[in-house]
Amino acid sequence: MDVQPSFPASSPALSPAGTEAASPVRHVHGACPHDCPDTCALRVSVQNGVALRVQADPEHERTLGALCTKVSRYTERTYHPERLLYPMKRVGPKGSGQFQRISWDEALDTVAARLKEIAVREPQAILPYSYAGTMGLLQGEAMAARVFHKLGASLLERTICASAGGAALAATYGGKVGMQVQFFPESKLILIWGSNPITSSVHFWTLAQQAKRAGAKLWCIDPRRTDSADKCHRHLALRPGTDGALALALMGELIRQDALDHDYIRRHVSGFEKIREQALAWTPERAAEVCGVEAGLIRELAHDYATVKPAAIRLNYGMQRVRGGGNAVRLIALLPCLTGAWRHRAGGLLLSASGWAAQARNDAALQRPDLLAGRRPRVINMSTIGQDLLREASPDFGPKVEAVVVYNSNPLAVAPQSAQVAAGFQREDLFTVVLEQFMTDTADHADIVLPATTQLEHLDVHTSYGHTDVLLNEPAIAPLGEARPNTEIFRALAARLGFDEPCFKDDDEMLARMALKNIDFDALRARGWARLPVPDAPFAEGGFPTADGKAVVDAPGLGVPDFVPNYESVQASPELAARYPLAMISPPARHFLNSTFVNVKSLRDVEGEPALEITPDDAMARGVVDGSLVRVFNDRGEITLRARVSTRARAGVVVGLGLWWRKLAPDGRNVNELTHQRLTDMGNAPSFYDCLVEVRPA
Ligand SMILES: Nc1nc2c(c(=O)[nH]1)N[C@H]1C(S)=C(S)[C@@H](COP(=O)(O)OP(=O)(O)OC[C@H]3O[C@@H](n4cnc5c(=O)[nH]c(N)nc54)[C@H](O)[C@@H]3O)O[C@H]1N2
Ligand SMILES: Nc1nc2c(c(=O)[nH]1)N[C@H]1C(S)=C(S)[C@@H](COP(=O)(O)OP(=O)(O)OC[C@H]3O[C@@H](n4cnc5c(=O)[nH]c(N)nc54)[C@H](O)[C@@H]3O)O[C@H]1N2
Ligand code: SF4
Ligand SMILES: [Mo]
Repeated sequence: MDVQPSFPASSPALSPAGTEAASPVRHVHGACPHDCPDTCALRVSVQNGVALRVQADPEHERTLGALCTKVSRYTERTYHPERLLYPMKRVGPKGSGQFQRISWDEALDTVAARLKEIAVREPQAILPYSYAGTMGLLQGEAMAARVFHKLGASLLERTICASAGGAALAATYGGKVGMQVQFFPESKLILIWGSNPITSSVHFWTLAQQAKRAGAKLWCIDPRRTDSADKCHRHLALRPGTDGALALALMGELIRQDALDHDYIRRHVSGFEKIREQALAWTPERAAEVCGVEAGLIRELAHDYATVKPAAIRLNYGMQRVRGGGNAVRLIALLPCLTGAWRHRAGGLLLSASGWAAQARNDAALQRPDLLAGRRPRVINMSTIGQDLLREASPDFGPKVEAVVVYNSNPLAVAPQSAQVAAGFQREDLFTVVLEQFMTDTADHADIVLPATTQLEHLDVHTSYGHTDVLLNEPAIAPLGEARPNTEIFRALAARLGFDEPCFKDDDEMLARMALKNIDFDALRARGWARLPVPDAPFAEGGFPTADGKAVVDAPGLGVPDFVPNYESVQASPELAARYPLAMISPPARHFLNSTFVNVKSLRDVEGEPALEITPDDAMARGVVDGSLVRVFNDRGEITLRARVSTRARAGVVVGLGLWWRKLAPDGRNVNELTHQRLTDMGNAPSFYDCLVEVRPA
C-alpha cells in the first residue's frame, strides 16, 4: 500500500476560517527556522486555530519588513496535503515508499525495543543523523542530544555545510566572528565573495543595494554569473576552488603598493612576516593563470581594495566547499587585517556571526553531554555517511552501524556521493527511524516514520549566523494530525527507554527558558526578539578572541595558509581532468532551501526541472543544444539534466543547481550522484564543488 497521508475531512484546522462566528485575528511571534543567515522574525496571523498568513514582523529591524518568497508561502508547507500526520511502519522494500499507519504506542515501542536491544550490546552501533532542517535550539539538539548521550550512541560530526570556513575563522580570528551586517550600507566597497545573496541571503542583498545607491562599488567573486553578479559593478568569474590564489595575489599587490596599515599589523596581527614572501610570489599574472581570469581584473580589484574605504567582504560558504576551502578562508580573512579595514564598523569581513551567539547559548544545559558519564563514543562524520553505513566492524572504525535515527535532515538528497548513501540506507539489516514533516527520499528508506510538527506548531528559540539578534518562536496553531515536536518525540522515547533522570521530563517551556544565558526570557517572549551586546566595530582596536588578541597568520598545527588546488583539477589530478574536463558546481536554487520546499509545487514550478548550465562553447564542442537532455557523468555515476546553454556558466564550468528530491527528478537522482566524500583541508567538510564531470547529449 502506498500511503499518501491526507487530512481528515473533518479537521477543523483545514476548513477555511470564517464560516462560523469568526474569532478576531491574533498575531503570534515567530522565527524563520531555516538554514539561512537572515533569521527573519515572523508575524503569524491566526484565526479560529488556523494560520492565515506568515509575514515579516514589522518591528524586527533585521527582517527589513519582508520575507523571501519561500517562507512567505510557509502556510503552504504547513497545510501541504502530503504532510506526514501519523506514525507509519514500512511494509514494502526499503526505498519503495510503501508504509502503513500505526499508533504512536506501536511506533515508540518498536523504536525503543530495537534501540534497547542494540544498546545493551553496543550503544555505538546507534547513530543520530541530523542537521539544520530547523535551526531551533529546542527542535534541534536538545532533548535529542540528551537521549543519544544517555544511550552512549556514536557522536555525529556536523560538517555538511560550514565547518571548513568555521575552522578557518577560528584559526585566524579565534572564533566565528565578524562584522555586523547592519553596517554594510555604510561601506564604500563590498566584495561579495562565494555568495549569491539574491538567492541565499536576500536581506543582506537589500543592505548591499543601499550601499550601492550611496555610491559603493560592488564586486562579485563567483564562477557563475549569478543574478547577484549581474547587479554588481564587477564580476570576477574565477575557476572553482582558486580563491586562495586570488587572495594571495591581492595580498601581494597590497604589499607591493604598500597599502598596508603598518600600525594595525604591528599591534593586532601575529606572524605577518611569515606570509610576506609567499604573497609576493603571487603576481596578478600568476593568479590569473590559475583562476582563469584577466590579470587586469585582479589588478583593478587589488587597487580598489587598497584605496576605497571602508571596505567590507561578505564571504559566504559557497567558496569553501572545495579541498582548499579552509586555507582560502584563512587567506581572505587576513586581508582586512592587513589594510586595517576593521578600524571602521563598515569595514572588515563577515562569513559567520554565530560566534557572537555562541557566547549567549547554553548548549550544555540543553544537550547535557554530562549524560555520557565519562564514556567517549566514536565520532562519525555526517559527510561520509555513504561510506560509513557500508563499513563492517573494524578496530579503527568500531562497530558496524546498526541503527540510524534521522531528524532535521535529508541525507539521501544532501549528502555527497548519493549512490553510496542510498546503498547504505537500503541495507536490510539497518534499522532506520526518520522524524519528518514529509515523505522525503530519506523517509522512504525508514523502518519507522515519525511525523514532526512544523515551525507554526511548536515552541523554539533561535540564534542567527548572519546577525546578532536572538528570536523566539511561539506555537501559532495546534499540531496537525498526530504530528509532534521533535522534543516531545524524544521525551516519549526516553520514557520508554526507562531513562528516569529528571531532565528527560523537561517540557519545551523549561527548555526554552534555559536555552540562552543572560537574556530576560519574558522580555524576549513579549517582543519576539532581543539584541545581543556586540560592539559596532568589534576589532577596531584588535581584541580578536585568540590567545593574545591578535589575528593569526601562522596557526599552531596548521602553519601559514597557502593555495591548495582542488582534488579534481588539472594541477592535482591531470589524468582525471583529461577524462572529465568540466568542473561542476551545485549551488542552491533560489526557490528551494537545500532540499526543503522541493515538494511545494508552486516553488518547484518556478524552478522548472533539474538543469545544467553550460557555456555556448562547451556545449557546441559536445554537440549539446539548449533545452536538450544531457548525460552528466564521472566515475561515481551519471545523471540526466536539461541543458541550459548560457553565459551564466563560465568556460570549463557547468552548474547543476541543487538540491532536487531524487524521486521528484525525472531520472530519480540529483547532483550528489556525482559528488565525492573526500574532505576539505580543515573542518572535515565535504567538497561538493570540487567535482569533475563530462557532458554528452542524452
Ligand atoms: N534560497 C536559498 N537560500 C539559501 C539556501 C538555499 O538552498 N536556497 N541555502 C542556505 C544555506 S544551507 C547556506 S549554507 C547559505 C549559504 O549559501 P552559499 O553556500 O554561500 O550559497 P550561495 O549564496 O548560493 O553562494 C554560493 C555561490 O558560490 C559560488 N561558488 C561555487 N564555487 C565557488 C568557488 O570555488 N569560489 C567562489 N568564489 N564561489 C564559488 C556559486 O556559484 C554560488 O553562486 O545559504 C542559505 N540560503
Ligand atoms: N551538491 C550539494 N550538496 C549540498 C549542498 C550544495 O550546495 N550542493 N549544500 C549543503 C549544505 S550548505 C547544507 S546546509 C546541507 C543541508 O542539508 P539538510 O540540513 O539535510 O537540509 P534539508 O535538505 O533542508 O533537509 C532538512 C529536512 O529537515 C526536515 N525538517 C525541517 N524541520 C523539521 C523539524 O522540526 N523536525 C523534523 N523532524 N524535521 C524537520 C525538512 O522537512 C527537511 O526534509 O546540504 C548540503 N548538500
Ligand atoms: S529563509 Fe531566510 S530570507 Fe527567507 S524568511 Fe527565512 S530567514 Fe528570512
Ligand atoms: Mo548550509
